[in-house]
Amino acid sequence: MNDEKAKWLDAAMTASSKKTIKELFAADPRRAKRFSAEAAGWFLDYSKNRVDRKAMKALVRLAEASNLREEIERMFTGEKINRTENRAVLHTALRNCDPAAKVMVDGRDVMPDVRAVLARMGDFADAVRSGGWRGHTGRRIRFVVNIGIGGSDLGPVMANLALTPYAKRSLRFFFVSNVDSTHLAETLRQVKPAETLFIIASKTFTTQETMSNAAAARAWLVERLGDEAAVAKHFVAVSTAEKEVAAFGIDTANMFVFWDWVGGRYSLPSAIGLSLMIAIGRNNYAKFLKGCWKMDRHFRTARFDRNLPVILALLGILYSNGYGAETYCCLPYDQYLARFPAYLQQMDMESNGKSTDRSGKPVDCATGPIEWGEPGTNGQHSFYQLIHQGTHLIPCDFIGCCRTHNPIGDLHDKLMANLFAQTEALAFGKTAEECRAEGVPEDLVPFRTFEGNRPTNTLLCKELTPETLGALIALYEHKIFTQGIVLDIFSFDQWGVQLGKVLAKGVLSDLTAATPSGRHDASTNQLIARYRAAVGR
Ligand code: G6Q
Repeated sequence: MNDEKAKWLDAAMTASSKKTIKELFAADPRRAKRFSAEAAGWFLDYSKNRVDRKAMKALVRLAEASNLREEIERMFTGEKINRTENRAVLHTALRNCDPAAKVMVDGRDVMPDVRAVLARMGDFADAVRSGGWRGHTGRRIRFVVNIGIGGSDLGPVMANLALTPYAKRSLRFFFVSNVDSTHLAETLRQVKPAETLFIIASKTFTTQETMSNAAAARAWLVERLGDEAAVAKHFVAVSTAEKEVAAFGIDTANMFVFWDWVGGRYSLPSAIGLSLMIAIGRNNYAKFLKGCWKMDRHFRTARFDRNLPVILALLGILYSNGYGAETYCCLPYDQYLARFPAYLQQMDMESNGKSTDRSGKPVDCATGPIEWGEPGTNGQHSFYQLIHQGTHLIPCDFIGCCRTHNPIGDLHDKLMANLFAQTEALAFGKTAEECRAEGVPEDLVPFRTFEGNRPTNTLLCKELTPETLGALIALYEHKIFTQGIVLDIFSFDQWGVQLGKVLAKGVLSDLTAATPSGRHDASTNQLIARYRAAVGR
């Protein structure tokens, strides 16, 4: 972080550490309103943070000192900001709903291709949903199995669950990611070959897990249906790699493309979202994209002190770099968002888990936080104890939807009451005096006292819909982008993922070869030997 940025972060810290959250509320009756903002169907209350107006101003100056405005434009206009891979970063083009929009990469407008793939996906989704697309034996498709991993899995899994109320219930969806054969085997037990569509989702079409599972699924299908030609009606591919798709044996007429300027963990709004589109239909999918687009426009145009992604990003940096908070917790109070923390975990930790700055030097600040979370209220009965009374500072985002898709008695009121109460308890705690006034015996007072002053953001929408889900995803994508810019790291490569992939290949040959090479360290050699003995090699 350069001197100018460090100066603004210091100024924010100085202002921030003067008063507790409780004192800040006492000092400013308009605080709740003042520290709230709204965009694309989401209301953000960030008043329960350790910031006053001075601290927020300093944080905004930190964003300005990072040239955030210019960097946002560079991303949206297709500059090759992913420098280590020499690629543009244009997931925003995938959901650009302006029919007149042009987005140039290498002197070529990418929007006609984006629209053409979307239209093809729409036709295909319609055909599967209506029964127009039939399996090899003429039966309707009733099961859809997406085979992919990482960015080609987590988004589809999360969004298919999140938008269950909009899904065609006569179709069942499965997601196979792990190279553990149990994942595929347990899935295949639940589907019927003649009624199953496999979507092989892989940007590169070379990923070991996905290609192994895809080959096994293909062998299973051909064996059950007794005809190699069945593959044409039961396998489609989503990829950037036409040659690899053809080499695998999928007709490229059944391929939905995307492009190298879409990062894996940002690829849900590309053809990687095909399973989602089949589930919810093309119209709902269009609303999902529109939600992303609304948040994109907000991020690109709103002033920083009203800009939801920027506010969340700056507060996160205050806690990680000012207060030394190492983790950050995402707590959706909506069962449909149960997989959202896992999705966010990849988005954030793979993007900003870096220790080299953009000039190639070691960073001098804390980069991406350790991200975790679970849906409320379950977490309240497990790890919230540590958030309330532990020794770590853990900033939390609470996410809630005012209306439920499944009203049953007063359950939803209770759910939301818990959300609001948790943010209140974390911010205001409970003093020793309050405990005594409640009649808590003196020897228990230290244990029943809550320090409070634990920061939270609350994000509220009216209802979880395709549009609000799209906006929520884009909100976090841009938060992570902003943090990358301020922390001066590249958010769109993932070299750390590559090393394990390469090493696994070498180990595999030692597990299966007649004689292992013995070229690993003593521990790895020992594990290989033990494994070989156990399986009789
Ligand atoms: C995402 C990562 C990674 C990737 C998977 C799958 O940003 O690069 O999670 O999505 O490794 O890669 P393929 O889609 O190429 O199979």
